[in-house]
Amino acid sequence: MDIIAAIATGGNPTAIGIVRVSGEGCFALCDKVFRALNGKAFSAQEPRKMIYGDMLDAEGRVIDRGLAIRFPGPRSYTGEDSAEFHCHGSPVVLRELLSALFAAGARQAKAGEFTRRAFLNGQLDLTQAEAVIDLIDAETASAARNAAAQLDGGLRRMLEPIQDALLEIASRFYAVVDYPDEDIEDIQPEQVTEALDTADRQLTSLLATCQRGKVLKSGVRTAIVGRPNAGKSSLLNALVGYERAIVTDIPGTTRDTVEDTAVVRDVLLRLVDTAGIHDTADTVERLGVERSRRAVEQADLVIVVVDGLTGPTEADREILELASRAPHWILGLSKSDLLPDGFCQILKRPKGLRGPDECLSFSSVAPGGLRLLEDAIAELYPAGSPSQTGSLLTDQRQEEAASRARDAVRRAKAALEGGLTPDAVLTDAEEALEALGELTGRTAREEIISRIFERFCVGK
Ligand SMILES: Nc1nc2c(ncn2[C@@H]2O[C@H](COP(=O)(O)OP(=O)(O)OP(=O)(O)O)[C@@H](O)[C@H]2O)c(=O)[nH]1
Ligand SMILES: [Mg+2]
Repeated sequence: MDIIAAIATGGNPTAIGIVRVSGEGCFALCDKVFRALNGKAFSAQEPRKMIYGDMLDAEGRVIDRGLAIRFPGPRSYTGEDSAEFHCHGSPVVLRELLSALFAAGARQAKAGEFTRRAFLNGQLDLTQAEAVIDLIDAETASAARNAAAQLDGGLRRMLEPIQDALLEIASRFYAVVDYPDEDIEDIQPEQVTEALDTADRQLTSLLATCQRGKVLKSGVRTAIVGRPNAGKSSLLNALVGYERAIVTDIPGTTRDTVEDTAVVRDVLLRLVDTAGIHDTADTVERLGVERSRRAVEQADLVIVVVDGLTGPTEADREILELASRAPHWILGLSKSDLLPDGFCQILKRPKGLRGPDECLSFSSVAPGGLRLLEDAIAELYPAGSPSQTGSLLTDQRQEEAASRARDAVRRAKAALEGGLTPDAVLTDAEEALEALGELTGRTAREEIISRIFERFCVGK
C-alpha cells in the first residue's frame, strides 16, 4: 500500500499539533523531513520513543523543532510502518510539514484511511473501528466510556461465542450434506436446538440494548411544547445554560423551532424549543405551530410546559393529546418560584390519555429549580449497568445486522423442529453467520466498509 499522510489534529491553532504518516517505506521518507538532534537518522531511531529534532521543509529549511516517533509495523495503529510528528500546533507549520512529506512521496490520506488500514491489517474489527469514531464524536462521559469499552473489544467478545456456536453447527451440517457417504458422527438434534436457543437468547438480549445504545450515542430528541408564554424558551435557556432563545412576556415570542443540545445528568438531550401551540390567524405563527406539532411527532421525549400561573386549561388539551403519543412525556408546571409550595399537587393525570411518565413543577429562574425535572430525565434514561458498557448496539447498522442474524437463527430452529432436510438448517445457519460477520467485519461487504469509514475525519 502507498504512503499516506495527514494532519491528525484540528485546523485551529493549538499548543501541539500532530502529523501522521503510514505505509511501507515511510521511514526513508521521514528521514528527509526530520533531523534528530541525537545525530541518528529517523529510520535508525529506537521504536516507539519520542525523538527530539527539527522538522524540515522540501528545501531542507527548519520549519519547527519538536518530537517524532517511529512505529515499525505490525506494532503500530495501522499495522504497517508508521510515524508521528508532534509539532507546535500552528496550522501553517503543520501544513508546511505535510507539504514536505508530500514532496518526499506521501499522498494525502482520505477520511478514516488510517483506521481503514488498521481494519484491513486485522488490528481492529469493525465494531472496534466504529468505536474509534464514536469515541471521537462522544458528547457525554458515558458515551465515551462505552466507546472505549467497545474499542477494547466489548461487543466483539459478546458476539464471538454466538459466532463460534453457529460455525460449529454449520460445519457439522456441512459435513453431513456434502459427504453423505462418509461415516460422520450423527447430528444430535437436541444439542443443535440448544445451541440455537442460546444464540437466540443472546441476540435478543443484545437487541434489547439498542435503545440505550442509541440514547448514549445520538442523544434523546426532546421537544419542549406548550401554550404561548408558558415558559418554554426559558426552560430551554436554563437547560443549555445560556440565552439561546429570546424570552419576553409577550405571548408568541418564539415563532420558529430553536434547537440546541444539553447534557442533563450525563444524558444528552437534543432539545427543540417550539412556538406556542394555539389557534391563530397570523400566517407566520400558524406555520410555526405546524412545526411545533411536527417536532412533537418526531420526539423521543416531550416536555409539556403548562403555565404555573394559570394551570392547565382546556386549550392545553390538544397539546396533551399530542404529547401522550410520544414514547415518553413529562408534564411540567412552570414558574414554581411564583407558586405556593406543593402547588403542583393539583396536576393530576389528564383524563382519558396515556399518563405522563412524570408530573412535576419547575422553575427556570430559581437556583436548583430544575432538580425534579433532571431527576425525572435521569430516571427515564438510566445509565445502565457497568457490565453492559461496551457491549451495546449503538447504531442502525449494528441493529439491522443483529436482527437479521436472529431471524435466521429462528428459521434454522423452525427448520430443525419441522424436520426439514439438513441443507435447510445449514442455509439458515450460514445466513446468521453472514449477518454476524457483517457486524464484526469478518465477512462485511466492501460497500458497508466504505460507508463506515466515510464517517471518519481525515487523519484518523
Ligand atoms: N418567575 C418566573 N418567570 C418565568 C419562568 N419561566 C418563564 N418565565 C417568564 O414567563 C414569560 C414567558 O417566558 P418564555 O420562556 O418566553 O415563554 P414561551 O413559552 O417560550 O413563550 P412563547 O415563545 O411566546 O410561546 C417571560 O416573561 C419569562 O420571564 C420561571 O420559571 N419563573
Ligand atoms: Mg418561546
